[in-house]
Amino acid sequence: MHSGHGGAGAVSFRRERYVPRGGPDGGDGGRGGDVVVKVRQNLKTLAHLSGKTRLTAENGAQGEGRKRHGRDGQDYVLEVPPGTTISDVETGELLLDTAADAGTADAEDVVLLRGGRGGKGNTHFKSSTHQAPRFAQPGEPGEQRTLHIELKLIADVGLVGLPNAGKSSLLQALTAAHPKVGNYPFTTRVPHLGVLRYYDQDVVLADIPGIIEGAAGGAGLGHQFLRHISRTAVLALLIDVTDEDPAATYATLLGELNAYNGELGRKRRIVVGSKCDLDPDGNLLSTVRTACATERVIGVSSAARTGLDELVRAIGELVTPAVDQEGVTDEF
Ligand SMILES: Nc1nc2c(ncn2[C@@H]2O[C@H](COP(=O)(O)OP(=O)(O)OP(=O)(O)O)[C@@H](O)[C@H]2O)c(=O)[nH]1
Ligand SMILES: [Mg+2]
Repeated sequence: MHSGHGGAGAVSFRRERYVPRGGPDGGDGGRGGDVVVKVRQNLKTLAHLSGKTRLTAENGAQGEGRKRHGRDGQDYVLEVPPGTTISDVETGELLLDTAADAGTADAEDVVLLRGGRGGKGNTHFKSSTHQAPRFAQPGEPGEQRTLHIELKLIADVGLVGLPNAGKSSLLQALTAAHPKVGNYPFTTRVPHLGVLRYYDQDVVLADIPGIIEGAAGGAGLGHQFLRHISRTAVLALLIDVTDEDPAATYATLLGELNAYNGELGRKRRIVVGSKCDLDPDGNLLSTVRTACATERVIGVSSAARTGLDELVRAIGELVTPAVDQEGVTDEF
């Protein structure tokens, strides 16, 4: 990463008819562009930077005759999502640490690397003893650094359900993520993240290990993974439609969330009836709806890929309630 070099000052003398020995008139060089970081709340990933290895601001232009200033170099604007840290690879110095939960306002811009100052033109070096200076100042070099840019990914949506409910399969069906899917409990041992697109927003989904009764108290894989969804905005509670007692499952899930932390129990949420391909008549899904009568329930099948569009829309609305959907409805 490189900020712009300052442009050199000019060595120039007035040359006009009837002014045989014009004084110096070399203008100053332009300022080199800065490298500026802008934190964008609507960015969720660093995908737009992938493959870009050299990020360079523009150099300042040289000064010119007739005291004309060189043009200033353009800044390079590095846009990053909240939760990004930037450090210097050589020194390890932490240059920027944007809060992951800084609210909704875009933070102040930060100048990461300053552009070099432009050199002074020869007009500045005229004195009583030096009427015709034949030198000017070179531009100041820009700064160069190799940076490590890292994002602490924070999920928007947490997938919560009993072991084997189909959470990882759903993440795979909705996003490009490839978590392991298995016909046994606790296939997932560490959280996985996937990103889906909703209008111009990236929505990050977190797939976590299954919850069992007592999870908040440390049962199963312990409650360490509940921590990973404590900062999500929305929860999707998965209930397998073939579950023999969906009411008990719903009570268990809510109970564990509340026991872990009251905030988890109060998050915006949606209930997902999973594996609907095993319920062609919809009777089982009706039972799930009855079991959690106060919730919005959406039936899906990751295997048959049904109900996924409706689920994406519901999740998107919960995550970004303010998105103006008029005029972009043809994206679906
Ligand atoms: N028929 C059918 N089976 C599914 C569907 N989704 C998942 N399964 C099956 O259910 C089993 C569990 O799926 P996973 O996606 O691993 O479930 P999980 O909730 O991530 O499980 P844990 O990580 O162990 O908590 C696997 O055998 C899947 O093939 C579906 O839509 N239809
Ligand atoms: Mg899983």
